[in-house]
Amino acid sequence: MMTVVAVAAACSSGHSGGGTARVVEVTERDFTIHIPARIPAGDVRLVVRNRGPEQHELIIVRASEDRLPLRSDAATVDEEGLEPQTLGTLEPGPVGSTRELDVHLRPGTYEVFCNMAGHYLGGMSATFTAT
Ligand SMILES: [Cu+2]
Repeated sequence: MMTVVAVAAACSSGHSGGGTARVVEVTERDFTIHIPARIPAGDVRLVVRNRGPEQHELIIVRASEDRLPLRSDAATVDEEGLEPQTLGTLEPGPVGSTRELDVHLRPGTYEVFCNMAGHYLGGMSATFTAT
């Protein structure tokens, strides 16, 4: 979480005059992720609330045509294999917490998911389109 804040601060000072990022509200709970289906392309700040009852991660990737690849444990997504298309990651956050993740969205389709064991398969993923 501290890393994300530091990156956000460095980013905003490094792009002075670029305007403020659009805030998009994301809600996580067992086992769903709510995110708007359409988000304007550009600089976006995802404000992620964890409504529990467990900790949840949030990983954002450019969507592929298929389901995301699973690790051999068959309980989690192969994050390493997705690195080339990964925009950002929030590590597991406590119940009730609100965290922020700044990303730059080019037009296209994206997928967000939680990679706690079993959560992705349990339904913790969602896709949206940046336009
Ligand atoms: Cu989760």
